[in-house]
Amino acid sequence: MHLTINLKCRKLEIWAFSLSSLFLVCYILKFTLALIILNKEIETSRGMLYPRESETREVRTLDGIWNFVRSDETNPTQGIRDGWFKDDLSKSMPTIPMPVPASYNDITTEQALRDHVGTVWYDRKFFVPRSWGQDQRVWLRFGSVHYEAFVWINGRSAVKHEMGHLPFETEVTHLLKYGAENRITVMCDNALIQTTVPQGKISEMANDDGVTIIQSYTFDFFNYAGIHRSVHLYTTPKTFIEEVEIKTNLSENNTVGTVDYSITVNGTAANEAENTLFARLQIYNREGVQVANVTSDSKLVGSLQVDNVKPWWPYLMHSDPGYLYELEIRLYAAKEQLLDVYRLKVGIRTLSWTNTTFLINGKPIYFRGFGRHEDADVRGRGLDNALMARDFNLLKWIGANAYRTSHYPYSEESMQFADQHGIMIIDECPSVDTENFNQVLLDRHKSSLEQLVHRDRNHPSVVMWSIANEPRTGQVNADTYFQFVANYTRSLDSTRPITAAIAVPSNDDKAGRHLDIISFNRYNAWYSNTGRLDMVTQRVISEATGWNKKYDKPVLMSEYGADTLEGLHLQPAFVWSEEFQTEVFSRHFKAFDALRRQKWFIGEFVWNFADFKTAQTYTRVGGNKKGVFTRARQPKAAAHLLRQRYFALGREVDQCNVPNDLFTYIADVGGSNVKHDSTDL
Ligand code: GCB
Repeated sequence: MHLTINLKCRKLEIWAFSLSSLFLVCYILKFTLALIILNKEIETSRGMLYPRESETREVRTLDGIWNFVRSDETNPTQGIRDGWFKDDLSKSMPTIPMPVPASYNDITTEQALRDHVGTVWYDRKFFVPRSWGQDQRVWLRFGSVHYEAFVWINGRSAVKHEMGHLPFETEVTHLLKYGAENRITVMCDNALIQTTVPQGKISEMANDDGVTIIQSYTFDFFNYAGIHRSVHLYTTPKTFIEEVEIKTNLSENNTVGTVDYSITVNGTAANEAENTLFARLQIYNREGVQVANVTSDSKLVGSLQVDNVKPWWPYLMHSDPGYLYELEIRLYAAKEQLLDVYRLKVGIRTLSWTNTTFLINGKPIYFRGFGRHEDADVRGRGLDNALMARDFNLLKWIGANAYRTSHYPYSEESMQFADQHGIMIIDECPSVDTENFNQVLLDRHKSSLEQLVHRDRNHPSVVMWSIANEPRTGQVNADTYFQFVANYTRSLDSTRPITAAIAVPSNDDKAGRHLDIISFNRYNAWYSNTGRLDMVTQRVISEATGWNKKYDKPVLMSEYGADTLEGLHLQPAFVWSEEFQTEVFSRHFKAFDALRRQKWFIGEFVWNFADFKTAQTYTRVGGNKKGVFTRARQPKAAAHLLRQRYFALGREVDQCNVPNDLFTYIADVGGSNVKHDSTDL
């Protein structure tokens, strides 16, 4: 019943927003006032620790091949009405096998599934051991389902979640059959409307067979959908560690580290006899030697001190980057009764920023990185460990120290990789091209940030929150809207600066004053003055300077680049050729070097790390080709140039060593112009 109402609401929303533009105009006029009156705190997420095994916890995955049904686009609620979740899906409709995790779009050869709009269904059976039914609790956790998920266990409603790319979980202890077979059913809805994050539009159009439903959106990446990340079942004791929040600090000379912790417990013992609970926390170094320990009082809040600390440093900023300690938390009830054990990795570092500089452990950061996508052939946005490992190897090969999770939160597994490898993350929520600001949208936008900060706040690799990509910040209401979004994010985490990747001209922008760091996207010689390599350098310098003049804050360039068809060579450089991408980069490097002398310019991010799939349009040949790597993760010509630059910067700014194979031997003629050895940088 609840689900049916919800679905109807979605449809009503769709209709409401396509009703009339007059309505919209009136709505926008009243918007600022309404925001001020209505702006309220949103419901916050709970729990969400990454599932880990321990002495007191078991974890199993439900990944694998599920059964799958695509609903009729014109009848998206049929499965709910007909109760497809009450029995095996195959009893209601013919099913096909579908891998989890993966996007469903590119798995079959059917255009109807690739471009499907609306609901799809998954189900599978799984066994729950008898032992899980005794004296413990069982939780069901999804890493991400895009965009909206409705879940049933054995035909009974378990959880509903809206927002792609973010985890959700629920207790299923009471829904499971122990020592027996169980069924999980998931309905996933990919429809994007004006109040989803990101926004989209649904409309009806005549086609040769009558009428069809069209999903449109203004961003270019393909709206992949499905169960994108792992599905876990895990157990906890009855009273367990539900949340852990960590904040780290360093003494002035970086020799002593502090780890402030705050633990939240869920369970009856916590409610009934709060004062009897306490925790023992221990920190172990990489060699497994204990370097700090403390016993908490019943508030479960406190601090540990690590002497001779090894701070967490970004890749190439230190000879031992990504140093992680292990924090072990043991929760006890009175009389030393061990209740729960949870372990998590901790990197000890500080962040600070001024109106010119962003510092990690007291050292200024110069970012050299990428905008990326979670995107691959066949599996779409589905988690793929092989691809993730390859991507981190490429990042390190090319000498990057950072990337932005454009344009949505990336997998928790990749965040753990970034911690380990010392890659800094600008962590972006799923708000892209945000416009038509309204209260429902604001609430969902804030919710996406709440879920993101909650999920990622303990990762040392996360150094900045990005609250939007290319929002329409020239619109009148953008000022109030982003004031609320930025302040809300700050209230969730004041230890990291806030940015947004902005593409409107600095003169028009109304949101930058609410940010700590200004990021701007611009495609000189591509979208503006196409092909004009002589119109890049000065324009980049003057735009960056304009942003700094207007807001007096650090500035970075978060996107620049050119579509490049691998293997297309044209001399002199011509759009789409490898030569052109190389030249576009080089003209930007010149601008960046001039800007670096200004001190407030703090980083350069190429768009994009790799080629990726887009919706069909005449501006894209098989997808967005601005990758420095192909979609199969092989370097284009410009990758080699970028590698030389990133390592040159690393050497100049962070005194890093450069790899021996950075330059190919040319000639033993000496002279400063011939670069034939890495030391000639
Ligand atoms: C942008 C967007 C990014 C696009 C890129 C492009 O400004 O932020 O999502 O993919 O341009 O290549 O058009």
